[in-house]
Amino acid sequence: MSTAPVDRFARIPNNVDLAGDKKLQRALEEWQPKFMSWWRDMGPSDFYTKDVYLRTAVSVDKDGWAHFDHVKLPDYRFGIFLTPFDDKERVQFGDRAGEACFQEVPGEFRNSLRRIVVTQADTEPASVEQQRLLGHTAPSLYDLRNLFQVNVEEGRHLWAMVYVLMRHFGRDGRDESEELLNRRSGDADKPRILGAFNQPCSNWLDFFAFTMFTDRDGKYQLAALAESGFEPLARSCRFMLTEEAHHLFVGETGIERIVRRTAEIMKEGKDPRTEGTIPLKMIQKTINFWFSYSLDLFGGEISSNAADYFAASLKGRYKEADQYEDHTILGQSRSIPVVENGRLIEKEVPLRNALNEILRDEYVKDCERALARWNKTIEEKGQSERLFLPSRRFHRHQGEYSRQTFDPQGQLLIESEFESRRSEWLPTAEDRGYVQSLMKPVHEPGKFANWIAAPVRGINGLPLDFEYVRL
Ligand code: BYC
Repeated sequence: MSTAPVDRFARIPNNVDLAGDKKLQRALEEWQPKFMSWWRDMGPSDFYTKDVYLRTAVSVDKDGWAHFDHVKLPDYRFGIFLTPFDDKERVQFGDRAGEACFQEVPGEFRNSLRRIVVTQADTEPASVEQQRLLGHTAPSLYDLRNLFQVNVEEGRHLWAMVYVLMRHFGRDGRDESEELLNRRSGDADKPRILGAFNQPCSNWLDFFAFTMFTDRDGKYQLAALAESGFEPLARSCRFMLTEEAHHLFVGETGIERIVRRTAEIMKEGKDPRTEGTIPLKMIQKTINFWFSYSLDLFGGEISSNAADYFAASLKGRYKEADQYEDHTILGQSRSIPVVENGRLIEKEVPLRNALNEILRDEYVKDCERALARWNKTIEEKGQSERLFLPSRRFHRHQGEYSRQTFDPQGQLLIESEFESRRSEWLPTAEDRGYVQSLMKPVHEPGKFANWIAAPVRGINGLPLDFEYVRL
């Protein structure tokens, strides 16, 4: 295995031998105060003096990646950690399959690779900005701690990508790193790059849906990059994936707990709305909103960018090495429904151009698994309503289906009809107002807001009434 030892006490903790590359070290140390200033301005608002029970990565091995302790948010140690790699690792897919992995950016792919890394990097600070105010309305100390855990790790993921930019893209990489701190989620003049990261995430139902659906795009994008032939990117993404699992857990179990509480109230024969819980219909609309924006994050159904990335061995399929035998996928095709002359028809496209859709297939399968779990909870409470994923064509802003409107079952609709039914399918101002009215902070250890059930267990084997945040 080739990795530098962990330098835990350096100004920037790392396992990439920063001390051995003075120029890079200087560039990152110059960026560090700018990052900290962004973190103070745009990171979690107001809890800076409080001790939070956080997991910090102090190395990449089994014991070190999850070190738990009470830490104040400004004192969290943002480090640069790459998963060790076998020196003999080979390119898994694309036109260079079988060759040795590359350590430096091949000149002809410099622009595409920079674009991938910047796009990935941009999502990390964006999500922190979107979640900035949620601490004020956390339904429990357990949830408050989970929010901060997600936030610090997204911050660390930004570090991971900035390392790749500064180490491998010289001046351009340094400029891009500055820009990453200058864009702002939802800003009219300097928005974040991808649509979902400019949507407001203003209540905890949104937060759980975001970590369930939008973070899950992260899992699939990172997994596709974790097998990149460009080894430094692959190693960074592998380690990020380890941390990502907790974010998905927070989202999936968060919605499950809301569903559980609502179904309990329904079982008692009461109206969730008058009982201060969240009706399943509102949960469904929130699923429709975040699922559709998250589907957009996979890019167009038919994409020459995706074909180019694959050919260049930069970005593969999900579990490319384990799931597939043919890693060149030349001479194959896939059929994709597209709209032509006002009708949906199937179009055959070369498989390499359909790779965004193939990654989206894996994502949708994973989301369906979570939906089945939530529906089981509803069923266990004896209720007949069910939650579902809308069609991939519903409410899209990118790709083939962004030019038409569709209902949640995927049927083409004229735009005026979609607009007249929008409030049935997507959260209205009134829905958001109602959910917001429930968002009152609960700060007593072991207590949970009325609209959400308690989780099954605490963090790191600790009891639910542990003081996860010392307020
Ligand atoms: N919004 O060929 P196309 C995460 C642009 S989440 C706005 O269809 P391509 C996380 C696209 O940039 C994971 N614009 O798509 C989650 C292109 O623009 P240009 C983030 C969009 O390039 C929660 C044009 O449309 N990682 O980690 O094949 C919390 C046509 O593009 C959108 C990555 O995204 C959109 N949704 O694929 C924290 C991985 N979609 O070039 C973190 C890196 C597309 O014409 N990114 N466009 O100006 C990529 O691999 C690809 O860029 C994309 C798009 C998958 C995003």
